[in-house]
Amino acid sequence: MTFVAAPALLTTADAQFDAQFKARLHWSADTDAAIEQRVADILADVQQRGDAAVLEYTARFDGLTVPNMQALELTQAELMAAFDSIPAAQRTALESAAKRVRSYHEAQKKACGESWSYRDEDGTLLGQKVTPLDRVGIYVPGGKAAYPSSVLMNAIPAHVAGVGEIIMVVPTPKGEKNALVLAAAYVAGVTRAFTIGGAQAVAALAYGTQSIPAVHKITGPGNAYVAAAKRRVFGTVGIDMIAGPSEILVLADGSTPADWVAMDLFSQAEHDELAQSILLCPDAAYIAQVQDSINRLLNEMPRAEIIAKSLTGRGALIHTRSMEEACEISNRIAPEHLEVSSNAPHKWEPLLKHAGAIFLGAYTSESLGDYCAGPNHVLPTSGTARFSSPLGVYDFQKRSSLIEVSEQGAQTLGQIASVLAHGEGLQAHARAAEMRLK
Ligand code: HSO
Ligand code: ZN
Repeated sequence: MTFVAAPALLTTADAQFDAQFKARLHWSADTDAAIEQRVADILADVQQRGDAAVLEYTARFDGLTVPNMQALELTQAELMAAFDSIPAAQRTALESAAKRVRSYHEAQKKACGESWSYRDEDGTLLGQKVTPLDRVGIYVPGGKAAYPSSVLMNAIPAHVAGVGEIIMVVPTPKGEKNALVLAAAYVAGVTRAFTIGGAQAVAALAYGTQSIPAVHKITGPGNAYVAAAKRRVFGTVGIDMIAGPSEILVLADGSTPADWVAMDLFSQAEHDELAQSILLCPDAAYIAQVQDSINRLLNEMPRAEIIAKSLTGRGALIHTRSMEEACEISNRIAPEHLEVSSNAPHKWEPLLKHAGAIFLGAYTSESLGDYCAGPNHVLPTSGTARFSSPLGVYDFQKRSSLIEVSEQGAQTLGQIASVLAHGEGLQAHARAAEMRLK
């Protein structure tokens, strides 16, 4: 079987470009009413019946029948045994990746995750106290999208933030466990782990059951059922984001070997038929070279079929008038991953505003970021990089304002508050302020 990958060839100079751009690059976040209804039923059932409901759904959806919830909990000894069971090269790679991800998030915490305060001229103390969440849930998909790297990317920032308990859930269809996922949970310092998944796992984490403690926030990617469940429990608990299919946009000036760029486009396309890979480049001859590389390399790939479908269905090679215009279009797309494949990446970086992660220069393949560079690989997709950020330490912390008004401050503030309180017709507010006036 040979596959053909035919991404759309677009040119910004073409009068049709805007229409083509909308047709191909627009992402709709529509929800499926049938899924919504089923998920609502599962959530209500788990909220009411707890463990019994979770056990039933796990038997029905994962083909895993056990007598009680204890049988679905992975002990620390099992996580450690999984770590010991994997090849030494994988153990070392997991630990090296974890170390780098930890260092990065420690730096992030120092830069933007510490408490602060100041005193104003009246001696009043004002500040912000940063505290970690007490308990969080991490959803790890099972089956074809079981990524140990995602265990690290979710659990490590939580750990660095100082979260007290990290509860992981991971479906194990028919009871088949992924040793590398369990090993990653061990390396990342997960507190407890359960082999449950789907909307029932999200419900168990959000509401708590007899055996599973309720958490305060749920992070991690999942299928349409998990996404719908996360949307619905938001408010009862916090959630990180609703992740869509992976995306990569390569902005190329033609200086990187075309094969490298083709493989980087494949790297996100191989995740999912709905993944999106885009090349923006002002050099038409180079675009043709990348298409040649795609044609030559595609059928060497074990996941050629997925890559071909993704590139043909959602991919695009876009010829721009200039690098500047390529940067503008990249900002319009706001991709999850943005590679600046140029020998002058710092010339273009200041022009780039909207992207989940920006990879600078020919040596920075996006795949290094997926596993081990250090920054988080849980990133905003579907254009949400216009208003949201990578998963980080800050997602596992919250802030409380601190106010300590001095005797002097009570005089200044009391007069202002009294006037405004009377203006709002709230007498108790006004008097509370006035009683402290001398
Ligand atoms: N690129 C994915 C993360 C991942 N890649 C995990 C490989 N393993 C996020 O968009
Ligand atoms: Zn990836």
